[in-house]
Amino acid sequence: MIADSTPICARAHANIALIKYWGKRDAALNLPAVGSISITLADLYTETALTWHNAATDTATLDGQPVESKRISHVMDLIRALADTDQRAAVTSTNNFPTGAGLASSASGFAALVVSASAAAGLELSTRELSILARQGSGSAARSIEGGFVEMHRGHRADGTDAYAAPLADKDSWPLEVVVAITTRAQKAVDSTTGMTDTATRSDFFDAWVAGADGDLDAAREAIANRDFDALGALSERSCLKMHGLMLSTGDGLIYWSSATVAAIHEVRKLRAEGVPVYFTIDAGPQVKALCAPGYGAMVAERLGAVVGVEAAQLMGLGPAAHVIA
Ligand code: 2P0
Repeated sequence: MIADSTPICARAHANIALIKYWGKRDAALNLPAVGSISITLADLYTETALTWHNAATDTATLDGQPVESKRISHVMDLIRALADTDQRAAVTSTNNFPTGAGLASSASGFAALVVSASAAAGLELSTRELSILARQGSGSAARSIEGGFVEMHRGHRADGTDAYAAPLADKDSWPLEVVVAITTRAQKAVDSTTGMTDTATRSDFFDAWVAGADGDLDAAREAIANRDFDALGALSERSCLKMHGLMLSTGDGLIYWSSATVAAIHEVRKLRAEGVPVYFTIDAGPQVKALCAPGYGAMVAERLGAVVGVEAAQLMGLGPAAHVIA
């Protein structure tokens, strides 16, 4: 039994993939079919407070509402095994942004959970170990353990010990700006896990997607090393469009975009034609994220905020690694 039940609170920031993760090589261990490269965001985060309690089960709330989650219990079981305890936990989380709407809430959520739970259990884990734990809650969460520019390795081992995220570049070494254009705050109809599983089993294009991933990762890594904004932006847009092409090509056609998503895409391309260094990316939802060279975010936010159907355009920089805050 862990005697000390003082709450431990951690904050983890959401991330957006520039080179996308979509598809799994092992569902049980949640191993990705492809690697990915992301940036961690400054202004979107989850805070999670965890205390041990004497109840028979783990309990969790998100933004004040109770949540039932097998994934939370699964991650807690992994941490209990490492800490050699069977004590259950009370988990209290808040997101400072809409949940389940394509803004990577599972990424920041599971990263905050493993950082708070491992600290509360007295475990001193490396960021690689934390990343491997977070991955088993949500694949994208592995990346939110780190700040700045991050690469998630797909790994090749069956046990998943080589499927973890590692930093590529510090957030301050290349202060890119991101505009998040919110087109709806509603939860998406098809969650990412279901969407990925459908795509892998039902799209004719899935093998081509997997075959192209390593080349995209190599090129993006080089663009980051060279601080080549246009190269990184073009690769990001292309990876996003390839992923959405894959989604569209499933049996039923998985369409995450709304009309405002398409309007925002065209506005980004119009801005670029006017000479503004900006590229878009879109995750499993209708929100558009615009990647801007340093100094251009404010004007991109103004233009995207004026697009019909865009509810808000929020400008932010790159964010730090997940960390304990109290
Ligand atoms: C990504 N997405 O690379 C991609 C792009 C969404 C689109 O990772 O099944 O919630 O929990 O591993 O992490 C969202 O997927 O999926 C995601 P699981 P997750 O950011």
